[in-house]
Amino acid sequence: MVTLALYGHPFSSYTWKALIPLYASGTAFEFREVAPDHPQNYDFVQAVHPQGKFPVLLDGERVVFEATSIIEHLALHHPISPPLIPADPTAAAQVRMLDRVFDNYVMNVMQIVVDEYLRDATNPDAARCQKARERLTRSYGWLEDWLEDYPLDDRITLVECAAAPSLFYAEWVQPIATDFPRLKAWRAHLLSLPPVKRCVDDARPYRHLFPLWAPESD
Ligand SMILES: N[C@@H](CCC(=O)N[C@@H](CS)C(=O)NCC(=O)O)C(=O)O
Repeated sequence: MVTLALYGHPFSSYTWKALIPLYASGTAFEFREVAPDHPQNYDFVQAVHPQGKFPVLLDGERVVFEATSIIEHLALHHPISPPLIPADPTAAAQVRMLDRVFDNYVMNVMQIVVDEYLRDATNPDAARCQKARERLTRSYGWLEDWLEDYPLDDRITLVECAAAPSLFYAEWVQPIATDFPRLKAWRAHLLSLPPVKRCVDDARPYRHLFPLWAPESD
């Protein structure tokens, strides 16, 4: 009997954030796509989430939403090694801080531009888009410095779960300039990690949903 189910969509960045640790752990789970041809999944998400958003994890009877909280739940109840969140409280606080950086200053800023193009692809608010792109570039600069001391290995922690989807889509909105070589290399490294690659490949059939340019190289 399946006790673990993830509600989401293969093209959704926050769904990837929850899928990456599930794939990394090899934990058995059922993916329940939130799409018009699966109205029961849509209805479930609408019923349990305060804003009807996904991903939503169902673990037995327990409902967990917010991608970060799903990762916190997986770290406690379906642990992997190395852990998704370090055992050392000081290291854990740093990892959680980086998670906020990726959600608040990369993913959600990228989404401002995407939302403008979804609203009207022929007439997006140019000033709003420009400001969001400048904010992304500022975040890239901060991350470039931060990466000076961050190891480029095969670890998957809360940091990688947050970074991979946000940097994947941010590049499509504001390409990472050559001034940020560490960030460019890290994004490529993240996309090569098997759980991330699986998300990228599973999302390919949905690229037509993206309202801006998407590079073939990805
Ligand atoms: N802070 C939320 C963000 C969730 C979110 O924005 N999900 C998007 C998909 S990436 C969504 O549900 N969009 C559909 C909607 O808003 O109706 C999280 O971390 O889970």
